[in-house]
Amino acid sequence: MPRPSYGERAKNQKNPLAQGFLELMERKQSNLSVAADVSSKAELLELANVLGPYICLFKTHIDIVEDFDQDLVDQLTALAKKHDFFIFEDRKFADIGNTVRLQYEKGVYHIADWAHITNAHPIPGPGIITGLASAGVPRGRGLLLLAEMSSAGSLATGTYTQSTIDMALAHPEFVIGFVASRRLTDQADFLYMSPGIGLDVKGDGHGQQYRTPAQAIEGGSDVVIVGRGIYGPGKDRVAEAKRYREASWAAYLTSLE
Ligand code: UP6
Repeated sequence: MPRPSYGERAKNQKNPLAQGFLELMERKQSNLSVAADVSSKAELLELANVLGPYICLFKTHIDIVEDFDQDLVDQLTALAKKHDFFIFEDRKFADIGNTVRLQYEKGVYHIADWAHITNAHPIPGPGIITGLASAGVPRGRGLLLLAEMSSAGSLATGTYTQSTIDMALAHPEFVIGFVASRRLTDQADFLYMSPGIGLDVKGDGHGQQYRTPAQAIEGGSDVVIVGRGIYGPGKDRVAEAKRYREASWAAYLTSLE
């Protein structure tokens, strides 16, 4: 059965952040996210500026940047506006609600002030959602739950994944979707974002497992997340970003037929 387009889904979305993101994907004709796993401010900003035109979402691990400062956040925010992408801080929160609220809002990074989207492991139970929501909802942010992981031997399977769906369904004001390898439920229109994507290799020697963009989109994924496949050693990152964007968008167009 053909799937509705991102634009059609945007019209029926009740969560404003998810709605804005689906509109952005449609407008920009991109369902590609780059996982910017680099450790300097200059490299991070360079990736955002050079790859910005091709992506819908810039995924950060802000705690690997060695020279983080507020100017990095200001410049990244300006690049997000200039190139029309959202920012996803891949923080993978995993503590009790009160602690994650503090980690999200305070400390060095003040993630809630600049990341449109962040994510959390469901392992502590629903309190992790309400804790994060207390800082995120007033700022218009969105949360993804890690329902599955791309790494070999992941424990996020079966009833764990099913319970994650139930937690998400109970918090539509904040949970916009999942990090997962595939579509998990038709009970609500969630966004599905899939890491572990590569066109050339199958793994990284540390448990990562790669599938192609087409495999992810065919399984019902919405956003394809690519890191080293774009900027790994010897890669032409702009050429690779174009290649992954084209492969991911073509797979999406096929899913509409
Ligand atoms: N990531 C995964 N798998 C998951 C969840 N998150 O790989 O299940 C994240 C990693 C990394 C990116 O933290 O930032 O996605 C994948 O990068 P890669 O394409 O270079 O392997």
